[in-house]
Amino acid sequence: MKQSAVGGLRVLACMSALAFAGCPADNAASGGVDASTLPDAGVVSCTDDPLAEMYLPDMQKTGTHGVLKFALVQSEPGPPIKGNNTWTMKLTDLSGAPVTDATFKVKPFMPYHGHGTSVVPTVTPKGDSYEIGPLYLYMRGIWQVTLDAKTASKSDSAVFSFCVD
Ligand SMILES: [Cu+2]
Repeated sequence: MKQSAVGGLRVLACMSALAFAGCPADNAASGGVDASTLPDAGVVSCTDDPLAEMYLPDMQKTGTHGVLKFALVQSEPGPPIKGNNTWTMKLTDLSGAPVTDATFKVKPFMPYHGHGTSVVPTVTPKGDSYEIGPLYLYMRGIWQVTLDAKTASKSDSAVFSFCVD
């Protein structure tokens, strides 16, 4: 009884933007709460945020080290939603040849909130692409997904940033 009253107050506090700093950093860590029941923490729509990239299937970018190209072939669902997402990625070298022997580190992060997620996505090679999931983007706002790819001879990384609304 007492417990639930406290929980209710906490949710109310988290819905106020001013109190946001006091909200739990990672709701996923504190008991696997369903994303649809989480408070939106006073987040205003981020669609016009300068960090928000427009999602398009097969969006491509060269890694920050300039040695590998990253293609987000598809996000399922697409554009990425609040909740679980699965990404299909293709990796090529600069000549366009598929790179199929990479290992990945994948890190979803909310830059304005300073937190990631406790759910570690699995990367599964599928022919000339990789399936990455679940990407558990559990809160509305800007998410930056950093992909660090490493092969025997090359390493590179790319960041895809989306407004999850
Ligand atoms: Cu957040």
